[in-house]
Amino acid sequence: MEEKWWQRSVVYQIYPRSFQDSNGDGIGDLPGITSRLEYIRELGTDTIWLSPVYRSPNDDNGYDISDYQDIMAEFGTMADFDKMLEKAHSLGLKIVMDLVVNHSSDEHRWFVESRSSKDNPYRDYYIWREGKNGGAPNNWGSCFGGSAWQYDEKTGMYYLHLFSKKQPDLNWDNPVVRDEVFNMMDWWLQKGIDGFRMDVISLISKPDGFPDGEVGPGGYASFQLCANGPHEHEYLREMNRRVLSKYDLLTVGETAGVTLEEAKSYANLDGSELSMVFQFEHMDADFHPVLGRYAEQHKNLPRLKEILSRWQNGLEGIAWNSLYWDNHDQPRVVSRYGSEKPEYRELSAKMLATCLHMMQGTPYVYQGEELGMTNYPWTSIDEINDIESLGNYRAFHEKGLMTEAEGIEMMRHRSRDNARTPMQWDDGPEAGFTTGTPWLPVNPNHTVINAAEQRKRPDSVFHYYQKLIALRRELDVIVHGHYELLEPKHPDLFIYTRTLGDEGLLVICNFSECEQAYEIPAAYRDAEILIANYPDPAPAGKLRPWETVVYRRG
Ligand code: TEU
Ligand code: CA
Repeated sequence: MEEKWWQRSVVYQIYPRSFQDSNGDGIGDLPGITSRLEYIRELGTDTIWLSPVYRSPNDDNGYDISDYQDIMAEFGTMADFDKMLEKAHSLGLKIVMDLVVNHSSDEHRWFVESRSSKDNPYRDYYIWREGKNGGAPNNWGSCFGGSAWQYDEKTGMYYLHLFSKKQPDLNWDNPVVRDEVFNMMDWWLQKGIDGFRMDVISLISKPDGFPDGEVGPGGYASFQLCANGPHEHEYLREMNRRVLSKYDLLTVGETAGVTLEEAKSYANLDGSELSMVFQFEHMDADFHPVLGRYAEQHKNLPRLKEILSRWQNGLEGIAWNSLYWDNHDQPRVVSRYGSEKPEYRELSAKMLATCLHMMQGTPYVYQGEELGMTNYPWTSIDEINDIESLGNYRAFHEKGLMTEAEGIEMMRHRSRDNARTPMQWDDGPEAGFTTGTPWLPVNPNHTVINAAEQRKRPDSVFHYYQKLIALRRELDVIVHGHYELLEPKHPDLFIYTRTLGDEGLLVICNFSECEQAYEIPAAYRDAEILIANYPDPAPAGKLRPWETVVYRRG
């Protein structure tokens, strides 16, 4: 099969609200992004995934869309978008938009009509059900805590919202909804965008009969029981046939609850559905058995290795992997799996980057990850903006499962706001993000961790990412090589090989701040060092704290 452009791409994710403010209102915007496109090009990434910029009341910071074909007022105008798109293309950067069509905002005109009466033509654009036994139609819970059903006085019925109550789920079983979505997608593609990241696209086909599910610690059944529903692939194949197949796109499904088997359909190399998917198994590897993501778990490297290796080997030759540690929903990987200690932070950031970027699949770099940005030192629940963190904290706190102190500790490790503090451009006021008051506080460590300083320093995390990205462009063994995990049981070492014909890579990653003993396999003893995070070669038989080395033979 001939190589697709996105199989050698490295994607840069922008969360517009926190990337660059251009008018001093403390909120990132489109002109701000346009002013930073050269930086993204300099890093070497060739595609941008733009989190939503559509009109929105910002109940979930843009993932609640009230007009799919207009721009959010705080971010600018459609003219600003067109300028950004044109400049991006002139720099050789592609733009992939965030498509949020499992749900809309409750302020979308479709929903305003739908909720107005039972016989309104838009009624069946959404999912309405009669209550049961004086309560909700079933025991499904929202991702943000509480029930997934909201009672609506006007017509005395409940509507489904797997996320916030201001994000009513669209009814994908209604062919008119699919027509509306496909027409809107085509409108954006006609403007020249280069693909879509599809928000919770695995949830669009709800289970037949809307059965109750197993109740979790929050008192409801997980929204993920809607994943991979009965018509999921039928709808995606229809989308592909009617829209996607007419263009040369990167499409990535954010597929909560996806399994390896399901991914073979979603991301099939035959081009029948999407280019690739974001899976979450590796993101759940450190979850607490009761509180899930909402408690700090201990690192379990063998489990993380098993998951990532299963996806590397399971999709080989059948479907395409995405590769990510960070995004706008995840805590910063340096704080999660690396070290914030000054002497180790950059070493661990480079090690984590190497571990991911030497794998098979398309890597995603989230804004600030290329600098080794870290979580924020929250001190109070009141500082938190994220609707998901707050909703789940309140649900657990009310059930006596989490004290306020535990809540703050949880926020420090887990809140999505850790990824949403402003991009750290320089060591000046507000890290150069805004001349005003930022909507979320800038991490005080921007005086040490910022783009301006790292662009000038050859051994910075920024320049290390540049090298990794350039290697992917250059070496077929990184793009297409066979993956094999070594030392599966080792608690601190993540070691694997990639082989393609006579060429091979040995990727060694020490996920600890301890010195580790490790003997290089004979096949790589005389191999050259392709990239490493220490300036000098590793001492024979040893690995230093957070050390990573990639050996290349053939
Ligand atoms: O996230 C959907 C999703 O799967 C969430 O459960 C996500 O994994 C969780 O936030 C991680 O803690 C998408 C968007 O990425 C997220 O920002 C939105 O809040 C959500 O959908 C609703 O649109
Ligand atoms: Ca602004």
